[in-house]
Amino acid sequence: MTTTRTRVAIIGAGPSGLLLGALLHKAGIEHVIIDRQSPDYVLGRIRAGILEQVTVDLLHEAGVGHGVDSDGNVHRSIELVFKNTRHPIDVTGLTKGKVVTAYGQTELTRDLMKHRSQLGLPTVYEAAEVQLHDFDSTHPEVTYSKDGVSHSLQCDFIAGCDGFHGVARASVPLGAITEYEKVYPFAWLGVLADVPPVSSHAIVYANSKRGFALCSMRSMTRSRYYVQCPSSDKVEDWNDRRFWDEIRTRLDPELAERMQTGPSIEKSMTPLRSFVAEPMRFGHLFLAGDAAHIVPPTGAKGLNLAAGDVKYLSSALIEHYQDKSDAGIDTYSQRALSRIWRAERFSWWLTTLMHRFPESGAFGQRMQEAELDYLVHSQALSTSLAENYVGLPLDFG
Ligand code: FAS
Ligand code: PHB
Repeated sequence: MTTTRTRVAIIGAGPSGLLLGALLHKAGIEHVIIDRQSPDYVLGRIRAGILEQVTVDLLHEAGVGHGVDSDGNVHRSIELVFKNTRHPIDVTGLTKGKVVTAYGQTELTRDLMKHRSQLGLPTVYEAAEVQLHDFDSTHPEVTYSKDGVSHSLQCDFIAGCDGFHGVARASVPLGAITEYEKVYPFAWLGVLADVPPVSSHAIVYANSKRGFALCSMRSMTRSRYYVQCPSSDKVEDWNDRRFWDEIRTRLDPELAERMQTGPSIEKSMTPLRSFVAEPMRFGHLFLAGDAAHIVPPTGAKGLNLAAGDVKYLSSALIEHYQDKSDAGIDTYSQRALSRIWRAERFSWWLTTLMHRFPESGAFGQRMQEAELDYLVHSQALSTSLAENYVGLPLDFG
C-alpha cells in the first residue's frame, strides 16, 4: 500500500470534479482527482448541451473559457411547439438581457481535461475499489487500487463528485441521509447526427399527442435530438428511420419539413428522474453535482446545478484554507440545496407540462395545451419560464 497526502481528494472526473479541481488549483490548493473510468469513457457519454451564464462565468474563472467563447452558440430565445404551432419565447428580452449558450458537456469536459493535463495536475483514471474512510473525523482517507497496486490518499476533505451511481453518497450511513425521488413513466431517446440543426438560434421543445420532442445542437453541423419514449424501450428498438419519422410527427409542419436527417453517430436512452439527497455535507465529506441530485433533463439544469454546487464548495474550501474560516463550509449544504430545490421544481414543472402522461388521458392533454396557450400569451408566466431557464443567480434570495 503506497500512502500519499493531499488537502482535498475529489472523487469523479466528470464536469463537477474537473471544475472543482480547476478552481482549487487556481487558489493554490493541493488536490487529487480519482475516477474509476478512462478519459475516453467519460468523454463518450453524450449528455448536456445548454450552459447558463453562471456556468460560462465559472469556466472563465477557472481559466477554461476559450472553447465556449469560440465554439458556443449564444441563444436569446427558445421555441415551444404545441397544437402543431411554434411559439418563440424571448428569453433575453424577458430577463433584461440574459442568455444561455449551446455548448456540449463533452466539449466542456474535454476543455477541462486538456487544461488539467497541461498543468500536470494529479489525476488517477481507471482506479478500482475506491473507498472512503473516516470522513466523520479530521483525517479522512480514500483508498483505491490502480494496476494492481493498493493506494491510500490521506486528506483534509473529500469531495464526492462521482455522479448518481457513485461511491460517495453510498458511503454515508443510512440514518444520516434523506433521499427524495420521483421516477417518471417514460424515458428520452437521444440521437446525435452530423446534420445542420433544424434550429440554430433556439432550442425547440414540442408537446404533441404522440409525446415530447426536443431539437438541440452541438454545432452548426451537428444536431442533438430527443423523443420521449416508453421506459421499457431499448435503443435497439429505434432504427434511424423510425427516429427521424417519429420526431417529425411531433413538430410543426414547417420545422418537420426543414429538418435534415442523416445517420446517427450516437444513440442513447435516458431514464427520467428527480432526486435530491439531503444534507450534502457529512463531516469532512461534501457531495456535489449528480452525486447529490438529479433532474429530468427537460429544463437543461443538470450540468448547470453541478456548476453551482462547485462554485459554493470551491469558495468554502478556499475560505477555509486562506481565511481560516469555516463559515462557507458550515453553510454549503443549505446554500446549495436552496438553489437545487428551485431547479428541481422548474425541471419537474416543465417536464410535467411538456410530456405525454398516458394515464392523464385526453383531458390531461387539453390541460397542458391550455397552460401552454396561457403561457405564450402571459408576460408573467413566460417571464417565470425565462428567468428559470437562464438560471437563478447563485445568491437568489
Ligand atoms: P457525472 O456523472 O458526469 O460524473 C461522475 C464521474 O464520477 C464519472 O466520470 C464517473 O466515472 C465517476 N465515478 C462514478 N463512480 C465512481 C467511483 N466509485 N469511483 C471513482 N469515480 C467514480 N444534463 C443536462 O443539463 N442536459 C441533458 O440533456 C442531460 N442529459 C443527460 C443524460 C444522461 C444519460 C445522464 C446520466 C445525465 C444527463 N444530464 C443532462 C445530466 C448530466 O449532464 C449531469 O448533470 C452531469 O454529468 C453532472 O456532472 P457530474 O456531477 O460531474 O457527474
Ligand atoms: C441538449 O442539447 O442535450 C439539451 C438541450 C436542452 C435541454 C436538454 C438537453 O433542455
